[in-house]
Amino acid sequence: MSQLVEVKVPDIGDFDDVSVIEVLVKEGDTISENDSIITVESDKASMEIPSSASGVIKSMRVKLGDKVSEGVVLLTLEPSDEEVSSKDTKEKPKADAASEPKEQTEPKSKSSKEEATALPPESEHKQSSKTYIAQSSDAGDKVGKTKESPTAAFALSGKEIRNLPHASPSVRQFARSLGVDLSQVKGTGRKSRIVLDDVRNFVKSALSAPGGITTGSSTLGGSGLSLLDWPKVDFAKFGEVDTKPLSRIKKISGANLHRNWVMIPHVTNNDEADITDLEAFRVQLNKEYEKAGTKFTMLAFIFKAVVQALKKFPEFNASIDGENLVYKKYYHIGFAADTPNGLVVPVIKDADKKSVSDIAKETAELAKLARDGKLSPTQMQGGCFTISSLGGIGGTHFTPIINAPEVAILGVSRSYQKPVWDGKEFKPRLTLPLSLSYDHRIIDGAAAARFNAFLSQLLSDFRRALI
Ligand code: CAO
Repeated sequence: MSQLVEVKVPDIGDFDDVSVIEVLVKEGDTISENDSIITVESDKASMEIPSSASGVIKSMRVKLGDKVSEGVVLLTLEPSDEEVSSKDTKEKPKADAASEPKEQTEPKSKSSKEEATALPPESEHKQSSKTYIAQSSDAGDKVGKTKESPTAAFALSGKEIRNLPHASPSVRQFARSLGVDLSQVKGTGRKSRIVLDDVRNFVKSALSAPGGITTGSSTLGGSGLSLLDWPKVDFAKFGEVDTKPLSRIKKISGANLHRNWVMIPHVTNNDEADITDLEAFRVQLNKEYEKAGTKFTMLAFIFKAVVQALKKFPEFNASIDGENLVYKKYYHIGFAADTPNGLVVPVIKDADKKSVSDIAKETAELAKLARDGKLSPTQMQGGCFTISSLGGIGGTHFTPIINAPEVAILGVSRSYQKPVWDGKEFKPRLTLPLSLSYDHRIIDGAAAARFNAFLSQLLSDFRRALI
């Protein structure tokens, strides 16, 4: 066995005591001279430190998070035969011509040097015609010992240039903060460099992937929850099946619902409203206005009640924005519409300024557009609060999922006749189930109970809206 070679951190200019942010090799790997070993990062820049020798890594001496400076041993190598014989051939002339010791650490070929210096962004590139090469203990003198530019590129082999992620320190830092392994991100910048948008897009697609994406030691998607893989079952083994692709709406709404369900601590408050009188009033109005073609729907009354409740409880008409809560002074109310292709949420803008009949008309129009797949994006934007009414279909109560960045959603189920004791006898009362899901980070349980109770009182007696 040939003698082990220590590979150390070379002179890296002003970089001192810098953090190891990536370890690119492991024990047992066969590496070539100039292959990158680690990436270090200071508060200003990051750089990859390549090996100055080829061979098999026998021991790693650094790990992620270590601080390194010039001279620190990174690993020990058992030099490859090629290396030993090339050393022999190099050393021979060295012995004969000791005046040329620096030859040994020059990049192997002109082309690899050219590729390496073409990699950094413009600013680095301009000053990067010099290279730093990691030095093995027996490697002789360093070359490219230029201190002007600690961000200068290293000479990498063509293989490594293709395989290693290249990104600026800010992009690396951003990726690390999200737990993204840059080796899985496709760079779209110059020379395949990874830019901020590449990391963002990677995270977006990870969040919409059914089982998320495992990147490095973490799992993206499901907000970093380490979940079991989605079960893979050959359903056809158990009976006849028909496989159809998910609709575009289902893919989009599914990804949104998944994120909202996982990221928002939901609690649902259930209540009921006695809508006996309101329903009688609605039926009477519909009769009166039949000739005019005006319709009064229960949903439209619920819109008006919700606006009143939002005015009374402004934290329900708010959104989280980082460390702030944004209170909205407008009342744009969305409603879930069931369409053949999936769920969409059109928004009635300025519901506070519209009459019950206007709202009824607009919900019908928007629901039709939704079902015909003709809603424009602007008709689905700007919502403050959502109503999901399953009243026309059925159910008693349910748990609607909050439509982020909103903080609450009202689920309405089918009204039913409930026997209510009036002190003398049981009387049938038309009762509307109300399920209010709220973001518990923003809304306390008591506030939610008050909001829902207020809604219930309003729907039971709309005169309260005047108070
Ligand atoms: N209880 C009993 N009956 C109700 C009711 C309620 N809460 N709400 C509506 N109805 C009745 C209506 O009065 C209407 O009866 P008539 O035909 O006799 O007039 C009938 O049910 C059909 O109503 P509708 O559903 O067509 O109209 P709507 O205004 O109530 O709702 C819309 C419109 C777009 C909200 C609804 O059609 C829809 O798509 N709902 C599904 C929403 C959904 O999928 N939510 C789940 C999302 S997951 O959170």
